[in-house]
Amino acid sequence: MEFFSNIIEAFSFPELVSQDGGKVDGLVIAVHLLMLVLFLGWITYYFAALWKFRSTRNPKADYKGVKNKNVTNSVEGAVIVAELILVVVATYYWNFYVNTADDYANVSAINEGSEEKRKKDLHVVRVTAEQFGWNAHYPGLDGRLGPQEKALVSADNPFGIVRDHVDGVDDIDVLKSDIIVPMINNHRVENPGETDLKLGELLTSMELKAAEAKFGPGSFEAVEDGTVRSVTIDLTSKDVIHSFKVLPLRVCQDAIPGLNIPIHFKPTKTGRYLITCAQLCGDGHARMRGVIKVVTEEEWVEWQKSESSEDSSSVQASVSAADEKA
Ligand SMILES: [Cu+2]
Repeated sequence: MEFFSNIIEAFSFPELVSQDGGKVDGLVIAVHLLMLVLFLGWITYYFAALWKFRSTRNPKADYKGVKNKNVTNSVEGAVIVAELILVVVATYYWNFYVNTADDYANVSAINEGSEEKRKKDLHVVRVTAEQFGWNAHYPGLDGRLGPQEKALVSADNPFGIVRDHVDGVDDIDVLKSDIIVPMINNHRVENPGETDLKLGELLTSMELKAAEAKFGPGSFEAVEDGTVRSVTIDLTSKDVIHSFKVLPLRVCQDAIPGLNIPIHFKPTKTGRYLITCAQLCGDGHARMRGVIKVVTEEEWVEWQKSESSEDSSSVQASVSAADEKA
């Protein structure tokens, strides 16, 4: 029995710790079911053809074959229809369904957006891949990533962050160590009472506590919404193409030098999860592992506070020294 349970385990999905990751699993199942239908169709056709054109029934081969073009025409027609659906429908929905700035913390939207927008979309981490590790650049408590300047890149400042810019002053950079992201549960305001909260407004745990402290307990009603705030990883690479893959989060995206690609997910469980590089990137590719650490909102804010106040160059020095030893 253990043998069978091991087989079932080997074929089942890895642990899921992201709110929308189930949709990815659903897609994987749907593709496999489609493949099963195709397989059964073609295997039936194959055996029917073997039976129908067997040599005892057809002692002499038919060298002329099929003369009309019905089959090729219908295949070409199907290809044209499929391509039209892909280009017109899929592109349309990708643009309006996936790329909605409300759904993820769009870096440029934060930098150009209103104060309200900035407040809601703070959870961005810029991840820079390099041979062979993962580096993180956090916006700090102001939630805004400082600008980067090529001329400033040095051993002390590997991302060339403009430290004397108002957004860059509290930025945190951590080289080749755990990438930390927050799990932030939403609380929906059901009854704002006499407070200045809005009906249906989503509060984080800390915002809820702050509101309770401000207005007094029982002055409004808020319930656990069951949804989680989106975390954005703004992904790029320093040298060659890498790929950021975290199975429990159901996330996999190429990191391409010169491009910033935002990916977003909603972590539902704290813990440490393995990052692997899913793109052959050089002789150290196999050991290009990292860790993404999902922490609670309180731990996230505490961590940012302690890192922002610390001298960031000493953090880097200790991290890179530890890296050299390893
Ligand atoms: Cu790599």
